[in-house]
Parts: sequence; C-alpha cells; structure tokens
Amino acid sequence: MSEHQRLYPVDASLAASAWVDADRYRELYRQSVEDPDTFWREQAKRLDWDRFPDTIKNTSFASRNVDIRWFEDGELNVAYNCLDRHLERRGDQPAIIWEGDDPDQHKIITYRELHQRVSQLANALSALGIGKGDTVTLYMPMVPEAAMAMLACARIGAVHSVVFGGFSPDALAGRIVDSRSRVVITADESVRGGKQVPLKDNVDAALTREGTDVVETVLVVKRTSGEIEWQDGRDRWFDEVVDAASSECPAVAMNAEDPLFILYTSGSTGTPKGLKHTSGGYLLYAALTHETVFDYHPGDVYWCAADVGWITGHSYIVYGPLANGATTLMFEGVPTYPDHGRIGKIVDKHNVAILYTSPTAIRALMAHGEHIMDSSQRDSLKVLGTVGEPINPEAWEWFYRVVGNSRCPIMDTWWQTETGGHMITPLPGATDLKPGCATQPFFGVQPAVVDNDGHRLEGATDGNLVILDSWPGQARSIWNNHERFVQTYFSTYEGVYFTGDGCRRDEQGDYWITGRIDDVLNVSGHRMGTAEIESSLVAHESVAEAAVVGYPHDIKGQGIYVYVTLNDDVEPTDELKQALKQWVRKDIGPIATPDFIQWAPGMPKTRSGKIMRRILRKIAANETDGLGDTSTLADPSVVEDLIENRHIKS
Ligand code: 6R9
Repeated sequence: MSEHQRLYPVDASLAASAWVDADRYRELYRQSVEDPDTFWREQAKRLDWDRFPDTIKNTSFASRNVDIRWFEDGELNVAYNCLDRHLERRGDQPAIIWEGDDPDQHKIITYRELHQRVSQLANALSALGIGKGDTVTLYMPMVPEAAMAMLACARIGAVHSVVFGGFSPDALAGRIVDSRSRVVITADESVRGGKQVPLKDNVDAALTREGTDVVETVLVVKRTSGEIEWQDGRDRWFDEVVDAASSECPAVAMNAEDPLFILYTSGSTGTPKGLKHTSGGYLLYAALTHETVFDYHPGDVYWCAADVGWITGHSYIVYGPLANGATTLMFEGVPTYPDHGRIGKIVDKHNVAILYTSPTAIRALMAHGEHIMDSSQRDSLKVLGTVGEPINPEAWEWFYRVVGNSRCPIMDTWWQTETGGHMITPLPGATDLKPGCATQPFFGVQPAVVDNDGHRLEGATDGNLVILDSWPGQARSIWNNHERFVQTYFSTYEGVYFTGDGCRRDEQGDYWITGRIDDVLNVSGHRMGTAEIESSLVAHESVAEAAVVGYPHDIKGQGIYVYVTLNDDVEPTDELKQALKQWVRKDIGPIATPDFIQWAPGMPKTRSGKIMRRILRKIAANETDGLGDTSTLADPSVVEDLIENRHIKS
C-alpha cells in the first residue's frame, strides 16, 4: 500500500475519553440531519440566552427566496457568552495567552481582566457615538486589543469589520467605504518576524481616499511607539480612551439574527464581498465545532496560529474558544522567527494541547528538515489541526510524525469564510484518518457532489461540492448586496449552496477536497480573486491586458502567474516586470505579489473574445501536452508563442 493510502485508525484511549466517539458521531449526525430542530434546540443550551428561542430553523435556499434564519426569536449577547458567564467559575483562568513576536515577550490575560477591558472599551465606543448596528473597522496587529475590540463591539451590538493588517491602504479604504465605518481601530505599527509594518501610516493613507470621510475617530493602540503622524480631533490613543471609561457596561441583548460582523473575502469576480455573519447561530456553531473537532476539555491550552484578519481567527482564536471558556493562545509573530523551531518552543513554553495551523506553515518548516524540531519536546500536544487549503499527504505525514511525535490525530478541517465554522472534518475520537482527506461532514452538514449540470452523483465520484441545507454558522448575506449573495452561491445549482470547491468522494464516503474550481486563487491559504489582481495590473499605464492564474507551488500551495500584454509603444524589460510586481504589491498587499510575469503578445481567446484561462493554467503549470480542446480558439498561434516563451522556472 502506498503511503498515501495509509489509514490512521482512531486511538482507543482517545475514543474512550473524547466528547464524541464513532457511535455517538453516527447517532448525532443522523439526528442532526433528520430532525435538525431537535438537535439544534438541544445544542442551543450551550449558550446563555436572554430569551431562549422557540423557533429553531427557518431557512430557504431557493434562488428566488434565499432566506436563512436560525433561532430567530432568541435573544443573547455574544460578549456576555464569551466573558461574563465564565467569571464565576473561571474569572482567574487565563482567557488569552499572548506570545509576542519577540520570544521574550508574553502576557497572560484572565477572563476577569478581559471582561473589564472589554467593558471599558465598549463604554468608550458608546461615548464616540457607536451603538447597535453601527460598523467599526479593525486594522490591527495580533495583539489582545484586537480580540478586545471585537468583543467590545459585540457587547454594544456594533458590527465589526476586521481588515487583515497585510492589506494596502487602498484595500483598506475600499472596505471602510463599503461598510461605512465611523470608527477605525488600529495600532502605530505591527511587528512580525522582527520587522515593523506601519499600520497607522496605512490608515492615514487610506483616509485620504474618496468616500472615507465617514471616519470620525481613529483609535490607536501603542504597540511599538514608532513614529507616526497625528491628526488632532480624529486620532486618539486607545489606552487613554479606555482607561478613562467606566468598567460597568451592561451587555445589550441582541436578536439572534442581528449582525455580529462583516468579513470581506475574494470571489471569482468583482470587488471583495462583505459576508455578513449573525449572532446566535454563528456563535453556537463556532463553540460546538471548537469543542468537538478539537476535543477541547477544560484546562487545555489551545493555539490557533491564524491571524484575526481571517475567518479562522474570528471563529477559532476568539469566538469559539472564548464561548467555551477556553484558554486561547494568540501569537503575534511568524513560525520561522527567530528560528525555525519557534512553533515547538511556544508549545513547550505554554503547554499547548491543541495546535491548529496551515499546510503552508507546515511545508515552510518541512523544507528546513526535521532537526528544526529538536529544540522542543511537544509532549503536551494532544490534537493537531490544519485549515486553509488542501494538505498534501507528505506534509500531513510530516506534521503527524515530526511535530506530533506520531501521537496526535490531525483534524484536516475544510470550511470557508462563508460557512462560519468547520464543515467537513474528522473528529479526534470518532474518525479514522487518511492523510490529505477532510473525511466526514460535521453535524448538520449535508454535502453532495454534482456534475457541471447540477446532477447529483452518487457513490465514489468526482465533481463539484455543494451543500444541500443550511447550518447555523452560515453567512446570511453580502453586506448591502443580497442579490450578489444569491447570485454567487445559490444560482449555479438551484436550491443548494455552491462552495466553489471541487472534491472526490471515495468508496468509504470520505471527502477529499481538490481545490477551487472557480477563478479564486489560494496562495498560502489566503484567498484572492484573479479579477482583483488583473484589474490592478490593467490600471498600470503600460499594461493593455492581463490574465492571472494559479500554478502549483511547493510551499505556498499555489503561486501567482501573470500574463501581461503591454501597450504597443512599451518595451518589455525586466525592470518593468519588477515594477509591475511592486505595483500589485502596493495596490493590494504583499500577499498578492505575482511570482512570475510572462509577456503575452496576445491572449488565447475564444471567438467571442473570452480569455481561455484553462489554457493559461496549463501553460503556467507546464502541462502543455494536455491542453484539451483548443478548437474554439480565435488564433491558435497565440498559444504556440506562449508555450515557447513560457517562464522557465529556475
Ligand atoms: C477557513 C478558510 C476557503 C477556501 C475553500 C477551500 C480552501 C480551506 C481547506 C481547504 C482543502 C481544507 N480550504 N480549508 N481546502 N482542505 N481543509 O480557509 O476560509 O479563507 O474563506 O478559504 O479554502 O478552497 O473554499 P477561506
């Protein structure tokens, strides 16, 4: 049997101690899909409600009426559930362990301290005129103040929009304008891998862009005391404002369907979409998945190594763990600084039991050899997890053997910004593992595989992944654009949610996610639309046309390969290639920097003028033997030229 077909059966002692074993999984799964009302009514008791819901599920995926409501007559406050209700039993337990970029810096914040700080900030925001339904943009480093700001918004019913700190001023400005935020919370600088990123300067630049004059106040966390500009009247120090506020702040009871946050993500077309997540269903789903997928038990130290700027940080650094009264570790830095053993050292230093990270991080470490883990023991680990992209079996095996000492099961969790929480994933005490396989649906999730015409495929098969019915953590809409929500997710195949991912279902009914089947790139687990990068490139004065595709990359999963047609009078030089890379980097952010640019005197187009990306993808991947059907090409010689001048990888 090849390594890739190896099976890792559930460990018997784990099955005995875990919240869910294989029998329990089958029983609960069946109930969750056959009688969702009963299943989710019971689960809703995990949360503290101001009003316990009578109505549980009220959802429609019909494209003429996409309407998703869970617990719609329930009332609760998300921050109360993440803080206040834990005070009596675990007020002095660490809620957040913050590990700085510099290994000599860490901080422990108890539930009591977090509750107090969040209450003060919530009062401060109220004093700035922020109330129920108002939006606040967060552009923050990985510091506890980021979690405080999210929870402070939740406490007063404001809606946060976290923008990843690696995005450019323009990207930030677009999101501020779309969400109409009157307050922005940021820091002077962030620190990653020993380098500073000028967050406040970026905010200043963003706020010169059209439409951003909605912003009245910028709260600035002092992280590095680096030099920044100051605009009196608009800019305020976070600590001064918070210190001055009272720590008495009642949590506002919100309807379960009131929005909790907006999070922008890339799709195949247009500008990024602000997905809207609501309060009751989202929190319940984040809490339930966090507890069962990682088999979290009280006292475990849990570490999700994502950034709060992504959905993984929302659900699995902040909301899920804190709703469960867990200790959540927040890491400011990068896995390779100051050396490649950092992850293991953090695990030992804080006795981490659960480690949740990305395939990209694993591959980056793997490239340096096993000895990088010699500087740590990692005996405290119990469960490992990965997210963000398909994990190749080699990286899975390495994570299992080298990081987890061949003792810890790996939860390969497939999910999306749109799904709010885990959708297809093993459970530590229930699921036999196959390296590279996301395995089985979580409670309430009904995956199906369809062909391009939307016909259901049964048994072992390959195709497009859809979800047949709603689950509580699902995004409800796109901010200010329900039409686009319906169009993007519910119109490709009638009556089902379309994920944008391809998958294979094997003989045992296990799901293997094969990656995006639309024009979305996944670079190091970061989602990007090819259209966003293309529109940045064509905005450059030398560029006539641009086409962006992904190609297989050893560490990042996918790299960015760009075909550029220059304007007639422009010389194709190496300097121009560098300039175009910098252009995109500055326009969108470092994560969007192209890896390769190939000059394309012409693009392969259909006779109706559509670029045939399928062909460009094949050329980028150097799979030029199997270009498939090229009969619809307007000018086949274009393809020959592109193959001949393909960028040669060194
Ligand atoms: C949580 C998150 C979503 C896209 C998704 C898919 C890819 C995520 C995966 C995975 C294979 C996994 N993806 N987890 N592919 N196996 N375990 O990453 O959200 O940033 O919205 O990305 O990421 O392609 O559609 P998001």
